[in-house]
Amino acid sequence: MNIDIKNKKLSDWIKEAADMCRPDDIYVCNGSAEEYNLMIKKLLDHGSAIQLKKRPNSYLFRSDPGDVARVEDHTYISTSSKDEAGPTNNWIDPVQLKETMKGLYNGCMKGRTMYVIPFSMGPIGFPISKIGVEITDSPYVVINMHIMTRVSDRVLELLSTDGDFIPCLHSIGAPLAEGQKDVLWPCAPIEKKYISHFPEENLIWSYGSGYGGNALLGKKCLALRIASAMAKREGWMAEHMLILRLTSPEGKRYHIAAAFPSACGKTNLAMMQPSIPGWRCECIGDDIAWMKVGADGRLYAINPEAGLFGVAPGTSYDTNPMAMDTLKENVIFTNCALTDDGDVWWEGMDGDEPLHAIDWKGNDWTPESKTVAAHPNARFTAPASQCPVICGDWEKPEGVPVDIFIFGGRRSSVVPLVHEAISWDHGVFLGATAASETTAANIGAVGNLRRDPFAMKPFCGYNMGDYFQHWLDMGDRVGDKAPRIFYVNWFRKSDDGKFLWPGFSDNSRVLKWMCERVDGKAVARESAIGLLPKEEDLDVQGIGISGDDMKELMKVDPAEWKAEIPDIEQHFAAFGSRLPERLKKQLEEFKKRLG
Ligand code: SAT
Ligand code: MN
Repeated sequence: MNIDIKNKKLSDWIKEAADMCRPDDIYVCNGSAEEYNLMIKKLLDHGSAIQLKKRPNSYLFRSDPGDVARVEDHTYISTSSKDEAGPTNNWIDPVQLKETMKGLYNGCMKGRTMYVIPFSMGPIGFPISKIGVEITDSPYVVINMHIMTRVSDRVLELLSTDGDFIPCLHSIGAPLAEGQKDVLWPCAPIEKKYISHFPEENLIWSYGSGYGGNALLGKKCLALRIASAMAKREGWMAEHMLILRLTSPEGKRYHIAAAFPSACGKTNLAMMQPSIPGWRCECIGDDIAWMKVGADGRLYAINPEAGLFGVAPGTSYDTNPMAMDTLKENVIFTNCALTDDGDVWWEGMDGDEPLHAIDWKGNDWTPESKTVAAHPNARFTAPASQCPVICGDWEKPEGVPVDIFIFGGRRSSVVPLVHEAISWDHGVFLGATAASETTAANIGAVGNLRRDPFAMKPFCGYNMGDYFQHWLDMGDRVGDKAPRIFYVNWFRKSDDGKFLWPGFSDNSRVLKWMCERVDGKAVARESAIGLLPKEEDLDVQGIGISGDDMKELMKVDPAEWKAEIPDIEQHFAAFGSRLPERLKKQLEEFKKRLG
């Protein structure tokens, strides 16, 4: 081991992990540029990193074809009773799960180096931040953690001899026998993948996958699943939300936090450039928000991450120019295609398709190929600080005061472009019943409608019924200082299957209406599902959307909504006595309004 660890809990844990996993050696990370370069050299020598000629300090990786996304079916919230994990989580008894996983961890790092990564979620050394230490046998994980979190020897200094941290144990689950040649993306087969959380002891054990959300344990595992459980106990919030600042032509600032499921456009909205003159948007975060009640009684949000782990396909100068400009250098690409001139490419990128490329599986690809060149869940890992519209306050430990919450998802029908909650409780009802078509961000079917409450179905570290109650309690605490709640759907389609709304920079028109609602400038009209903009209040000038399409986009068909009720009832019934009474009441009132 390269350094002496002073923290007793950490040195004991490293010893315990090493005794179990039996790596060839141990290396404690410090987060420096030299260390990053050392890892890159190792990955280049190994053959798994491909240096990109066209982008300085940028590399492409191709994963195993079976290790391309999160594995929700193999993700566990292991609490002492199944009821604590609730109906939306997979559960295995902690004693049994640890037994199974110890069996897998036994000798799993043979032939490899064990890296110890001290990191902070949130700016280092502030009360809102949390310290984690990830143990991993993957240098690819080390470089990604360098970008996505704050890896530093200052974290070890802060831990001192007795400071506390969240232990995050990770192995790709691919030990090497003496003389065995390594593969390019080592990982375990699907049936041996376990992404396990023990929220009662703030502990994470991940085995068998090298992919983003399964392996970069600061992100979904710590900053959402473990943090949500801590937040419930401690009276704050950990949410699957982007954070942005919108500034009006008059210079008034609005902070918006929006929860959409994975691969539903959080990164695009977070750095959207308004198409309405005079309005400005700055990005604070694109995936996770931690929120606390400030001294003035308002909710303040920080982005605990340091990087962006975004979906590449579909990203272009057309859809997200600020992301494109973020990706010019110092980027890790995973499962994108490689062009002949040494750049990455993906479906939906600007310009012509390349005449020839190497696809994400390493095979020749041409426009005639029947398969995609980049995997639909191909990703970029980039420092958030490189985003041209990163907000000057993005690392402010006090956070920014939230004015507006947005929920939503992908719905090709039924749900209008925007509606507003009638009250906080109604807003919680909208969040609790949010539904979206599934995406490639998880291994499994794509396009199936499922309830994804608050976009937290895969990320809530405790019983979701209690999580609903936590939202109600937080609303009670902030009272009339609570953010206003809206629900959006950018994805409604016409009968002939075309998107009705242009989206992207034109989403600013919807955000502008929300700001006008906050300021009491726009009067809404009532409907059974909530408050809708008056036709003339939604500024759609110059975008060429027809009156008929606009009507279709804003249509609220009571019959279609009535048809949703049995599914909502079934969704709610799963929570049994944990479903808050106030949400039952909301459902009854909704039914009454539908008539
Ligand atoms: O792979 S991640 O879980 O980090 C991204 C996502 O699915 O939201
Ligand atoms: Mn996400």
